[in-house]
Amino acid sequence: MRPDGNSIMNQQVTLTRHIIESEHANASAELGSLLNDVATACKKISNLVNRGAMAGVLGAAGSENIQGEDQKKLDIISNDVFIDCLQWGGHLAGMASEEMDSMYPIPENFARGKYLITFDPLDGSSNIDVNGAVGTIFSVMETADPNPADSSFLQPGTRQVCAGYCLYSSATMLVLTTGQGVDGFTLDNSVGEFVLTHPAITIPKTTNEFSINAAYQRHWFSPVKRYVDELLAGSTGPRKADFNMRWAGAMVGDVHRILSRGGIFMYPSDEKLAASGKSGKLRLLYEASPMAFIMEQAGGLASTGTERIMDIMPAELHQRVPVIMGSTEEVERVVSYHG
Ligand code: P6P
Repeated sequence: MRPDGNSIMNQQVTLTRHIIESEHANASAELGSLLNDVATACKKISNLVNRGAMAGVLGAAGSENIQGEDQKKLDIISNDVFIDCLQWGGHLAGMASEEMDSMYPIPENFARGKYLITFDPLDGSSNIDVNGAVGTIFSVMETADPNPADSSFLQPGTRQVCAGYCLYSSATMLVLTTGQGVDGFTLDNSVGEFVLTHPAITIPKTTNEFSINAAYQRHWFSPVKRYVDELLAGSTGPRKADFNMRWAGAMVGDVHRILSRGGIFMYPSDEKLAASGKSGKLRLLYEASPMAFIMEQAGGLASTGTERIMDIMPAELHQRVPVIMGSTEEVERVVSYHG
């Protein structure tokens, strides 16, 4: 054993140790314990996603969620895994999810705590049947109400105490912030622990890579249309540089790539969404807001095009918002075009 208390074998900093020892120590011991329960849920979902067809969990569930989207079996299973892993810990007063019409109160037979969690249990689940990247997104806030209702969750993103995602891809990675920067942990399947592999993630201020579903180009409003046209014009256009495009079909996959090497992710409002009364596709409380917290903590920006996502006061649980987030210089440009 070395004088610093580390054995030669113990080179790995686990999620639990990191929360206790690092700047996340600002997080209360209670939040640390809740995060360990979240990590357990993510390990279980990772195992189901990785076993896929062998576990008999692929395919449609034959039901629709409140979003009007066909649910996959794994959407529902992942939602149940999250509830089963978190409801008994005594840290939560309630849970809200993309897959549940309204909030889930912690049952009377379990102790309640001061936190609320919103989550998308399996973001990008349409990728599941084609073995594409999928993920879990979560956001933690506080409540003084021991008997919370949907309205208790309607807090601006600035009130989040923690946000994170778990990406189930070539590796399973948990990325989180408690307001003290962003850290990434990779699941070491040999011991079943999330290990600190990407401390203090910071996003490059500039980029030559953008993410948007170009199939909707004919519906875009002019600021986004102008911005993308300039990127596509490349070195012969006003940007005088060539750009690359990536679209993972799962926000977690695109956001993680952008955090890792820069980029801008856009799911803007458009004429088709507006015609159906929607201000965007992505949901504020369990997609846009947690990802905005992470982006800002990593040195990026997150806007609707006209306002900071973290400042939005939600009007209802499944509210949708336009999303433009990533490398500062590019987000600022798109916002200026909305000006
Ligand atoms: P489209 C997944 O359904 C999701 O909510 C995000 O994860 C993803 O970025 C987006 O929708 C994909 O939407 O319209 O390209 O299928």
